[in-house]
Amino acid sequence: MSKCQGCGSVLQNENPNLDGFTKKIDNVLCERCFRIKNYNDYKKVIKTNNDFMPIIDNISKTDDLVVLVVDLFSIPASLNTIVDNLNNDILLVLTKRDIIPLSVYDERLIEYFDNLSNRIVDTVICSAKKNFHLDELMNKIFQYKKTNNVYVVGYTNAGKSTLINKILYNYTKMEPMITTSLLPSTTIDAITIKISDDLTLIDTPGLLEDGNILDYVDVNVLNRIVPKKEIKAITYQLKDKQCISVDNILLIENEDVNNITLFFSNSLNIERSFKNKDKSNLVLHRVEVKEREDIVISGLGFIKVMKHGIFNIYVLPGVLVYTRKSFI
Ligand SMILES: Nc1nc2c(ncn2[C@@H]2O[C@H](COP(=O)(O)OP(=O)(O)OP(=O)(O)O)[C@@H](O)[C@H]2O)c(=O)[nH]1
Ligand SMILES: [Mg+2]
Repeated sequence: MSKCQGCGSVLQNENPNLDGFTKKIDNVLCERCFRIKNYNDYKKVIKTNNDFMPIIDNISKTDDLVVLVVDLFSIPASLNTIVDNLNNDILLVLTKRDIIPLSVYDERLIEYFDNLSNRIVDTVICSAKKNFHLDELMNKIFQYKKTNNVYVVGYTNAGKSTLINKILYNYTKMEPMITTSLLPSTTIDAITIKISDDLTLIDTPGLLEDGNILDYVDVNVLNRIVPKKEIKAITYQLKDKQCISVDNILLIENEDVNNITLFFSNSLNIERSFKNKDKSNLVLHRVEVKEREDIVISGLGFIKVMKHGIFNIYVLPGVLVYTRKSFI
């Protein structure tokens, strides 16, 4: 029984609709990984979280260090599903720093996670893409690991596999081999990678987040929603007769006058106009925002508001909208 080198699924040549399908059973990659790697051809797979919790349960029975990877652009509404079920020491890794404006202080980002869990032994801010702080990450992994095995866990799309590929590239003679992609559920099963005689990293499939906009748009829109470089935040003064639209996936209205700053991918079409836009495909959320809070549109980005206010947020059905303490 051999496993796909890219996603960890068991290779099989019987059912093209199931994970791990390959026409030739002695291939090292399944067909999906082969197509992602060679043609950038993504196929959405539908997964549930049923397979995720047993992995966390098994990790919690060990003494192994856990590296919890969190995407700074798309911080999940709750990390408790993961941290509360682990008895292990956790190294918190805040990745994709290259997306968040440089003007944001690292201290504020770290502070944001202060009360998450007393299992967290330390925090590293990094970017796999820009090779930022990876030496610090490796030093801390060696500092805190109690055994040779270190598990890399987190939500889907957090950047776990990209980080391990970068570690392979920087610190070993092996080729980066794990499949990565913009789409959720790229890694299907655990992938064990021996980095050195005293370090083995285990990549794991990510937890799915309910209400993430990436599950509700097609691949073309998704490609523009996911920022590829530092976000240039855009500030508007929003008056009562105006609204801001983001493609045809989000519309923001306010009953008062307020300054709002949008942290979204700059590839999206953001426009200010009068409140007569068609929003028949969108669902209304009435959101009260207090001072020093942001409005989060799960997977799409966040909005900083200048002062207390009540906003009408219209977004695609199913997408989670909530407020959180601001780190800006
Ligand atoms: N800008 C930026 N993008 C990153 C970084 N790390 C990962 N990404 C991108 O984030 C997306 C998801 O990366 P993956 O490594 O596949 O994420 P994952 O956590 O392994 O996801 P699953 O396997 O689904 O659990 C890809 O499009 C990566 O290119 C980073 O440091 N900066
Ligand atoms: Mg992965």
